[in-house]
Amino acid sequence: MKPLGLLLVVLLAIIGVYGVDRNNFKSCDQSGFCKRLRPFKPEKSQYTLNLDSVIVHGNVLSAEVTTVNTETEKKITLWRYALKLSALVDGTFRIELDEADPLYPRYRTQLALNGEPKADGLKLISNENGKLTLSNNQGQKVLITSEPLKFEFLDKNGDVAVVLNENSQLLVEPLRVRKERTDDEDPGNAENAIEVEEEGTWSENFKSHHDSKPRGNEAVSVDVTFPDADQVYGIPEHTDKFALSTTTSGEPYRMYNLDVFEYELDSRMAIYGAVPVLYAHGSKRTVGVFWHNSAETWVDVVNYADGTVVSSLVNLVTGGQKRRVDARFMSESGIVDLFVMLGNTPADVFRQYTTLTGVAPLPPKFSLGYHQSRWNYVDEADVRSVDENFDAHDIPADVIWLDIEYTDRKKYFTWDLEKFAHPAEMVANLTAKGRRLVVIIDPHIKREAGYFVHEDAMEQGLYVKDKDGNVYEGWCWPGSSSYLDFFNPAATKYYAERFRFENFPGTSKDVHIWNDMNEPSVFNGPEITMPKDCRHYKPPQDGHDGLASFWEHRHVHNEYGLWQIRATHLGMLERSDNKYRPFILTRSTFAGTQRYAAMWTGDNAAEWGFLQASTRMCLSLAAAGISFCGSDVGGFFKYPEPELMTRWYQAGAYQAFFRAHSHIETKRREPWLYEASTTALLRDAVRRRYALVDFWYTLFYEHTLDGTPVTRPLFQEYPKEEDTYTIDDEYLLGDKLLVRPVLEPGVKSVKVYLPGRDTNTLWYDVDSYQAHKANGYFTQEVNIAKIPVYQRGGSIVPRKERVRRSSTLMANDPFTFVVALDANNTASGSLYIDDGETYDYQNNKYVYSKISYEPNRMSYTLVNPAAQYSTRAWVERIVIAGIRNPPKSARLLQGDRSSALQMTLHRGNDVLVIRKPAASVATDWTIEFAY
Ligand code: NBV
Repeated sequence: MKPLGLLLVVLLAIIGVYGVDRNNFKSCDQSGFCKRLRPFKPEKSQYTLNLDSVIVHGNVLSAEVTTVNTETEKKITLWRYALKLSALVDGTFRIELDEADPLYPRYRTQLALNGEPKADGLKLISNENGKLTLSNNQGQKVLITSEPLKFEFLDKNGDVAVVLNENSQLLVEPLRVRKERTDDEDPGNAENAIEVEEEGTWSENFKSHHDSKPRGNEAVSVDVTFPDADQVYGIPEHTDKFALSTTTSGEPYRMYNLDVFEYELDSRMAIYGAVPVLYAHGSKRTVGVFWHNSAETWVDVVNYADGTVVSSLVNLVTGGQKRRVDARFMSESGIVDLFVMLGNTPADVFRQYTTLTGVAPLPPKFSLGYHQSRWNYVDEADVRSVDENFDAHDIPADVIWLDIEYTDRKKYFTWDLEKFAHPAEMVANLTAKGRRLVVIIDPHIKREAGYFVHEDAMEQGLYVKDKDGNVYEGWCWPGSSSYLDFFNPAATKYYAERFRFENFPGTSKDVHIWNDMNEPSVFNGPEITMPKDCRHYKPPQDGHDGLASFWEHRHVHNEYGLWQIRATHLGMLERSDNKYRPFILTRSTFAGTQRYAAMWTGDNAAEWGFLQASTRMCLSLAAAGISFCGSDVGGFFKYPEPELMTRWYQAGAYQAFFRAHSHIETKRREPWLYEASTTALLRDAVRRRYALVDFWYTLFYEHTLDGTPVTRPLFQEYPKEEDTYTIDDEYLLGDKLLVRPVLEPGVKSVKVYLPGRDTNTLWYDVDSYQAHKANGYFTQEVNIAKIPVYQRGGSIVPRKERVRRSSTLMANDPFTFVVALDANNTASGSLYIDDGETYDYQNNKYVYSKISYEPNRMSYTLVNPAAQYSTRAWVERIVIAGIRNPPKSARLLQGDRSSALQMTLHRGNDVLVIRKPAASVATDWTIEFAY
């Protein structure tokens, strides 16, 4: 987009004309390969596995696959492919299909996986009647039919759980040499076939943009069938429902990281992130597939239970069986590389995915507090006044953010020294209160003589190149810009070094980083991003010249941002000699993002619809491995009226990443700028967050152990309850708290679904300790102060009720343990504590305890007694909700200490409070109850 055009859209946004300009973004029909592949539905797949070529070695089956021309009488082999099927640990299989002898190597996505996946055993059980049967060590089987090629994955019961190529849409378009046509050649001749290929094979246009497509068509696709599935989920980032919809009428889901100005709601359009993992769930099982591909990707979904799928088709395909979902991945380039995760439960399959792509490492604790951002806090005085106002209004906050205007005219790693003359002092002023600063660093580099990053990058050849091999120039915030090519190890190294304290004066370990615009956003590029024929670095290899000596942007597009945050992460580790945990926020996401950064949902608007979308978008991202998700609280564009602002703070307080942010042209909206009554509500929401920061921290620690989402869909914990399958306005924190934020204006009540009917689950309102029996939907009355949150009977939640200015200042404050009893009068929970910012926990400097309550005793036990952390925190109160038969006396035993405890009964005598047990949380203890 030209600067003038941009100014116009910004102006339109300000005066209230909100909405995406769809013309800037491709529909499937405008995207060459999507248009070409979508109608491809042959009756029979052309792909055949050559049974004589099968070799099983270790955990891998290799075989040759061919396509044949069936139209001629004699079958002629058209292309040869190399198939690899690997058995991986934890019930996962991987299928890779590449050309046997490609003209140039095809791109294999590099950064999504957290290292080489671990192998399981693979046994060939039989090879007969044109079918191979294989099994992994856990007894999960794969049946491969040779002609036409088809893969069936069987669960442990022997039932078919996932099928590939059932709909014959497996496809790897072979790379070909472009042959110039000469007049005397006969276009009817098979040898000249490529010349009569469809328009668009060797170049494509979109609006005024030309894509030179030097490799021609190189798309890949596969269809996946999920028998017995009720719903499919995943493939974020989109704004529509968590449970994906059938795409037969309308566009497929698109995954292509884009800076979509004023993105729209309820849409399958691509936005900033792309995580190509898809889960299928039904009452029988949960399974998933991970499409390991970083190119532009479209996904079609057909849910046969969906009313929009014509019943004759349902009958034809499923034989009347309505439970089945088909999906199909189509990517512009790469190879077919699909991981099949066989579950069997939602938690299993979510874990299988993070086993492949990594878990989110333990974040620094402050990052789970409240963040205050704005485009922009204009100068040091502004930062100081915002900081002081939090104290003046008794609102805790951990982080203040600086957007692009802090720089010297958008030159990253510099300061605007007129406005920010003393950055180090400014930071010290924040850290004195335990607060931090986050500053933005975008990937575009201003092309200005004298700017060190630009000069170094030019000199050392660190930029992305254009289609002709010259440095690519695009247009972004700084004006004319170039983009570091993080695929080049020298660029990553150079960039990482920029974060050293001496290279970025004014920063310290308490300054963290925000990577925005990393789709990458290019205002004058096709679809506001980098042209697909730009060139990225590829390690030099003998014999690889010409087209084989670089990757095109089309191959790597969706992982560009991941390469950037990886470099940032590396730099932040190196700047502190690997001592402190970095906090990074990224806008673009891909599979594996969670290993480096938190993310947010980009430029939303102060509208109720965007508040609603934030809940379901973060649910979807969390299922795709990225639990550390939030939205701009209050909305980025426009101004939130008090009610919307209040509801957004209340919702944000229960989302993993809790940051208020706003557009430069909007009215200021720090919490104290509202009427006192609204400020009080915002304060209350933030304080609720702080009471639970240790609970969140424990959840994130446990995520590092088991890889399951921190914020969970209800069906993860209640997989048999069909009503939960489509709920996306409500979610769980771990398996303990159920949150149903109020997302609608003017309501006096909300419908809340309480799961767990079959197990007689109780849910306690966290405000009143009133117990509700799980019985599906119930109506919760609300007023403007109410946030419906329930604690599961059977759980223990640690809270800190003395809220201070920042989470850091609360480190040694006492805990309240809230014990919510289940129908058997028992409960359990856990607590994790460490220094909150270093890696010392990896050397056993932490406390991780299991807490359990039974009628006769409550115990607090360190899981790993070798791990110690000398916290001064202690337990000041234990609240036991749902007590039916209160004990007469209680005694605490800790070390040498044995003391009688005081107890009082509250509410209708069903809430017992143990006052000041004064137990330390650094060592084991027990409380014995007598009746
Ligand atoms: O850096 C300015 C903004 C930022 O505030 C926002 O959060 C990002 O999503 N940025 C996008 C650039 C352009 C906004 C129109």
